[in-house]
Amino acid sequence: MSSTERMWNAEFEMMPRDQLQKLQLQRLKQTVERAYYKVPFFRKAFDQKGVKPEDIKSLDDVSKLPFTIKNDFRDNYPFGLLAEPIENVVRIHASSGTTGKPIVGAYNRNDLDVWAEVMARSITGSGASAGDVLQNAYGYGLFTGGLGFHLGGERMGATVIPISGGLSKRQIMMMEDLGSTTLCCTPSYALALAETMQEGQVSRDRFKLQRGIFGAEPWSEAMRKEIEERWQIDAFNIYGLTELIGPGVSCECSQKVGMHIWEDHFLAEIIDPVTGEPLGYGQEGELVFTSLTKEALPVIRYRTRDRTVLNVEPCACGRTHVRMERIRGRTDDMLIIRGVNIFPSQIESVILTLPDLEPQYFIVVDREKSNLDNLEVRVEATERLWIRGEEARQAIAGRIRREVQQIVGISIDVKIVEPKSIQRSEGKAKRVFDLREL
Ligand code: DLL
Repeated sequence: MSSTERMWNAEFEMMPRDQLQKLQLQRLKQTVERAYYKVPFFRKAFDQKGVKPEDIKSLDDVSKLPFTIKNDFRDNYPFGLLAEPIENVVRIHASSGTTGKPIVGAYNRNDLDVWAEVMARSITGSGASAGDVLQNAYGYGLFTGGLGFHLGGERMGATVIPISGGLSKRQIMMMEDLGSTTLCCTPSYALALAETMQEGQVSRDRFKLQRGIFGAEPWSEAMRKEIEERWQIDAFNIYGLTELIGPGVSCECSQKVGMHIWEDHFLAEIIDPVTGEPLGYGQEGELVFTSLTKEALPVIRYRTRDRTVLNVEPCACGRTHVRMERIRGRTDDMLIIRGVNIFPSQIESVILTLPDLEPQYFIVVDREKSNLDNLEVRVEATERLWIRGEEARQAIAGRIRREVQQIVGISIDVKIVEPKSIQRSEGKAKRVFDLREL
């Protein structure tokens, strides 16, 4: 362990792998029993595969279990996957589903405790400790970012500023006045805030900021460099998802070479996204998680659709937990716009229910000068709408904007284009043009 490495729970974070795997197996068996006996959905899925809880005798046996996918959450919305009566649930979070209903995460008291633990480890891994001031600019609300960081920050004794996202000038003022040392937000918002600082001609010397913990959307090494240079801080990557717990599934340490997955709580696998077969360490594939300690909502082999590589080589920081590389992409078409998950199908469903529009559209995603993501939908008008003129087109564009905002909660731009101007697809339609250089 490097002498400066901070850890929240060294006993677990540095647990020898054989011991860690024993603990994982014991917890896996408990989770599988819980899922099988308490959640009819899982029982049915297990029965269909002809697998019983007693068949889990080793960690490798996890591959005998059925997968869970995002739509299983939707189909069992809101509480069908709960392994406990709703009275035991003390917190609900949610994120976008593929269409219509959101994905619900539910926590009992123990689950919140686990979340606080993994978040405290994650934040500590970046070098922060009890004396630090955390400016938490992740969104508060149903999104897991705000309250997840809040919980972990308080657990480790940091001073948490629950400022939430937005109002950039105020963020900069508070950062200076309250002496924030640690910025928590999406990487794109970190860049937007840097620009606000520069535009306000506020000198960097007036800030105590030392580090940032950024995640909830894909970003690159180039972006890390940009953030680190503009802010003169260390930037760390953190990963997580609502279905599993929220942020804190994995996080980088001082070495910044991959995110340690907190394996005593989450069992990770990499699979071939096409065949579903398990792949080994070092091979790129889809990340799959089984929760090991969650009680209210245990998750069995959840297919994240995130592509990455796992690395089990020992890390110079001393932690024994496997590291995942940056997310390299997704196996589905989910977009993350300003930290919010959006599926093109959600936008499509709005377009298809409105009159006077052709089912021809595409989505352009770009990152503006201000470093914030921008999503524009271009939709083809029918002849009828086109001849009714600009005002009628504006009205329908406004409706699309409002309805999409209602469903996904973010503002988008809409442009109504001339009939027949969108190229017809001859195979798979390419509906999304992501111009961000991630
Ligand atoms: O984004 C949880 C979170 C909050 C993570 C704050 C980190 C910080 P969801 O809204 O359910 O949860 O979105 C989960 O976001 O499957 C990935 O595709 C993507 N994602 C999250 N973190 C990263 C990251 C939160 N560091 C989905 N790099 C995941 C790339 C990320 N993608």
